[in-house]
Amino acid sequence: EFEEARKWVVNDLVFDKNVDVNLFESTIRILGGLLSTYHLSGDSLFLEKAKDIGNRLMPAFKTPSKIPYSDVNIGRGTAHPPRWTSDSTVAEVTSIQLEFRELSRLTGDEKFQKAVDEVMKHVHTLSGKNDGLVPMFINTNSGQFTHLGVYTLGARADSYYEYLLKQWIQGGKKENELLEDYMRAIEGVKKHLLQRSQPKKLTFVGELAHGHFSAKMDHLVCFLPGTLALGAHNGLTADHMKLAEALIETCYQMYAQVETGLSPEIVHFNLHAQKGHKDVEIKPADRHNLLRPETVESLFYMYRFTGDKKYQDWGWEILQNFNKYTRVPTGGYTSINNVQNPSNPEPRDKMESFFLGETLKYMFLLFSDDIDLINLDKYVFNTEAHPLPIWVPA
Ligand code: DMJ
Repeated sequence: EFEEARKWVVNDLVFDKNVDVNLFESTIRILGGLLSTYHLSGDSLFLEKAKDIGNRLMPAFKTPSKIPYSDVNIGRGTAHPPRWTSDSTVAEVTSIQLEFRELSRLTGDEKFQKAVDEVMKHVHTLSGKNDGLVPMFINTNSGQFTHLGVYTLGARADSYYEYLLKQWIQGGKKENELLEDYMRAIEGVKKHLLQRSQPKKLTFVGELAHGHFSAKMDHLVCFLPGTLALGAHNGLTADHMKLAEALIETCYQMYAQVETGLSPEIVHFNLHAQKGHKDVEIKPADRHNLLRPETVESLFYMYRFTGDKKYQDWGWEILQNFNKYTRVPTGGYTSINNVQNPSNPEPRDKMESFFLGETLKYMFLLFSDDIDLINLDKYVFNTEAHPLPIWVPA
């Protein structure tokens, strides 16, 4: 299968195309995937392709503030923000660093690393944060945060926090500003976003909008227990591990308390006990499941670091439910519209690439006891589950 895929890369993976792509998605999926494949196979073909796409994405950084635009035309070498705004998403501009830094290290060409390091340095000094928590948008002209006052660990901010820790690990734990920003942010989460639900007293991460707390949590936030556990494994405070243990239980309950045993895209937690109510409430617009990886990803980290078999059991349960409700008899899996209806979950006929790239890969790793199957002291996973080497392994 690998040889077949390699042939496709040789013959059909051509980037000289007049097409607009999203900088972040192309970096984490295509550039990250190629770099990772280069490391795992040693085949220079993949590095050549990585260089090609890396160069084609660089025009995104030609902005007045050097905060990249969201979209690049990889054939024409032009870049622009989305049609309706000159803002970029904070998570997007701060979650391309692992890949571009690695590309510089491998090619000896500093320009990739310089461009992404500059973004991090700029964001480090920026005002508008709330105890280390960042807003969701940043303007490509002024370089300032916009839509101030809204803080989430979910969509549009999530992987900012993940990449602070992972860049610090990638670079051999020397870049103190990254660690400072990460530690401050986790304190910010504890101070502003953590609450406990009723009746099970599950610890969850909500959102803050102009001083008002909302008990809303995206499934995307479930990357956090895994990231906290990874930090604790790398010598950060044991408190982070305690929080990881509480949060992964919550993420599991986001599956277990639902009729199909699959999590919706977004849940709201009950803050007050009411007879007959569970912790997790689901709004009609939020009851789809896109085969997302975050909970399984965190289960993998938790199992690797604790050896507690309950994490494997929870992952196995989730896999059975993916098989039951999302598997397509003629091949593949699909997103579904309604996790609350076991008799008709409403298949969408769409399988996101992260189901293969992340969800199944993390399942595979979760069910293995071999710590050398991607040793976490030698590799760091990018946010699309592509392992990249740690520059100075422990
Ligand atoms: C993936 O593309 C990445 O994990 C990203 O950081 C968040 N969204 C999807 C998976 O849910």
